[in-house]
Amino acid sequence: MVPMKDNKGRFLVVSNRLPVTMTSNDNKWEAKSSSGGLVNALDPVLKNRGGFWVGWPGTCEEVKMSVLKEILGPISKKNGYRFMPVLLTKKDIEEYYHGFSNSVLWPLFHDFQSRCDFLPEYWEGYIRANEKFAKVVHGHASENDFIWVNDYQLIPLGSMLLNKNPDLRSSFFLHIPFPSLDVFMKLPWRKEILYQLTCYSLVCFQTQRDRRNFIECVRVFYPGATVYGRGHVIKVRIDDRAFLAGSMPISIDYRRYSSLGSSGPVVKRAKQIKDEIYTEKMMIGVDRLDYSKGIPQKLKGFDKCLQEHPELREKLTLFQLVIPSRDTINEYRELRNEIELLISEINGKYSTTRWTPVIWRHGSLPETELYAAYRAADIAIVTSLKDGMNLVCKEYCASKGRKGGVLILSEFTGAAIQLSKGAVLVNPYDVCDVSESIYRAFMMDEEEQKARMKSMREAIRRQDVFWWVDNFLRAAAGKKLGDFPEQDLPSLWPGLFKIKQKYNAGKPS
Ligand code: GDG
Repeated sequence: MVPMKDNKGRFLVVSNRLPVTMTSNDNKWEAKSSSGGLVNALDPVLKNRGGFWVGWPGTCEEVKMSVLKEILGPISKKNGYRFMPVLLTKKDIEEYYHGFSNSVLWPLFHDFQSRCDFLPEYWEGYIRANEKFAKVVHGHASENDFIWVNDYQLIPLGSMLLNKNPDLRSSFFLHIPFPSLDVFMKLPWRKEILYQLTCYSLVCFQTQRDRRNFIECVRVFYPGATVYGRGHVIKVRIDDRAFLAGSMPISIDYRRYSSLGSSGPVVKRAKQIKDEIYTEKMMIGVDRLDYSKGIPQKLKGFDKCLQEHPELREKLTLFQLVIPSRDTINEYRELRNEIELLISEINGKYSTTRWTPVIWRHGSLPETELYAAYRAADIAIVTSLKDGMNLVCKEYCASKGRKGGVLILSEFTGAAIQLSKGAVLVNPYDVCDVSESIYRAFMMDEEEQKARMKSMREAIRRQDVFWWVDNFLRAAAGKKLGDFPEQDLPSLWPGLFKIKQKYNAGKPS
């Protein structure tokens, strides 16, 4: 552990991935920013506060420290916080990331038990990789720092840090849902995972429902556990240990996104998109390529809607953005094929010389282009089969300014609880419900649209990402974001070389 003189405490965020991905082309390295809910939520929080972000830089190839410094240094400086890479081997990524994280915890926690692959070597890889994260964090953190561990890939980290130094307390936020007891019971390492969660000072969930599920599991595995309090944060005692359990919905930087949505270039581009789309109305879908996002269910619902309501043909176009994700995994490639097939079936059935019902793109858009597309869209549709929160729906509402627009939102997203008054809620498993919700959204008058949008915008504005982080910090450490002021950063890289030797053990093979 690095002793820190006069250290009043810094922000130390840990997540599986750094907010950038290192890629090499002909031995030339570059870093691309990664998009995704977690990065988009945490980046504005950390920005310019001089803390650390610890994570995997997205490559298993050997990268020289001098190259890392050269590439990550200027980005760290621009972002106002340091990037601390954790180097992982191919075997680590195979077993820890593709294996335990994405073939065990991700499907199980999203209620897709039949997609789980409970291989013992995945568990071993998960523990091994978490130890590597623990080494890096331990090498940099001081007892005054606020260590914030994020998501299902890193559940064991808190207990590992405590083993290294009992004063190194950390807090944890789970971005994905926590399953009900009967689903959780299927996990062969259920005791270990539950124990590891109870080692954090604060373990926090997106919704009260997730926390309820967690508490139910705690009561079964620790029959003597006592739970005190109500509201966002409650206290749990197990024998002589106590910890907090919270439920706080993550959100977006509302002000930034609403002013971006109303900015000149975005408004101008939104008009162009509307002209290009040509139809009276445009409906947008933005999802990572993942079976939990319910993209086939959305397409089937749209197909049914065009079949049942032919008057919508040539009047409504679906613009579906699919962000590539985990594309080395077979299942994800199959999903992409299924989506392509469904889209070509719809387009084959209904296209005319003037109209293509579904326009889709497999790739990411620059931020202004994404917001222009949100702004241009009369309807946004989210049909996740299960989703921790879903930030896309919040971004859509923020981008619309005072304009109308209709949000069709799956009941099974965390966001549905906050946005239930304004959104058209839908059961994505019910193709008729999806179809009728699209029709209803298309027909909704301007006045109703504006009233619904207003209530959703208000809810998002009141509980934006800074509310989320303030509440998290208050619960975990009795602090607020203002206690970590924005600052001028001197040199962002002196610490990196100190960890060079520590990395040797975890050098990629
Ligand atoms: C996980 C949980 C939870 C998408 N396409 C582009 C782009 N994006 C950005 C969106 C949004 C993010 O990606 C997606 O966030 P979601 O929340 O919808 O989903 P996950 O990535 O699955 O996130 C989720 C979240 O963590 C946070 O806790 O809400 O439930 O699954 O921010 O804007 N950004 C850009 N171009 C794109 O093409 N620039």
